Amino acid sequence: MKVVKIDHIGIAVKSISEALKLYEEVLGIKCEGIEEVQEQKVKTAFLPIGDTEIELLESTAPDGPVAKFIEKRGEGIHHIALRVENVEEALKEIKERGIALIDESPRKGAGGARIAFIHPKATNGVLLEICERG
Ligand code: CMX
Repeated sequence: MKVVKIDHIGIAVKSISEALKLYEEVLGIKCEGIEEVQEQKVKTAFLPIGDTEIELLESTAPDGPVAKFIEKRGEGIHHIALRVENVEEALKEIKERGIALIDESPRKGAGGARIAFIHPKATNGVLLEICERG
């Protein structure tokens, strides 16, 4: 597989509007859109920096993965997304190596990306997202 770059770093926050006070007003990083991903029970805000992005994640439901993450571990880095050229090919290779996947096939992520997660138990404790953009 070919990993092209770090597509984005996902940060779990209690409130996107509160977090934007730091990112936009203090750090001067402009938010280029907020999108809800209903299936994942999250609202995401994208803040491009150079050729990568920070993704702020706010839960939209108390039983969503981001709400559970914050409850257990507090706000903080939630995942790192690696951009690949072909997500199906990457998933096949990862699976063949016996590495635990959360998603066996790609699903739709924010911004029209095709994404899949590798389980943090198999990745030194860091939730890794594999992501392809058209
Ligand atoms: N990073 C690192 N470790 C994590 C983690 C994360 N983001 N989320 C959970 N864990 C750890 C927990 O701390 C726990 O570790 P211990 O067993 O050592 O305590 C273990 O994984 C199991 O966690 P859990 O609280 O029991 O949670 P679940 O098993 O119910 O779910 C996970 C964990 C990763 C499988 C689930 O959150 C998931 O499927 N995530 C993928 C989807 C997702 O995160 N969506 C939100 C972003 C969507 C987007 O960007 O579009």
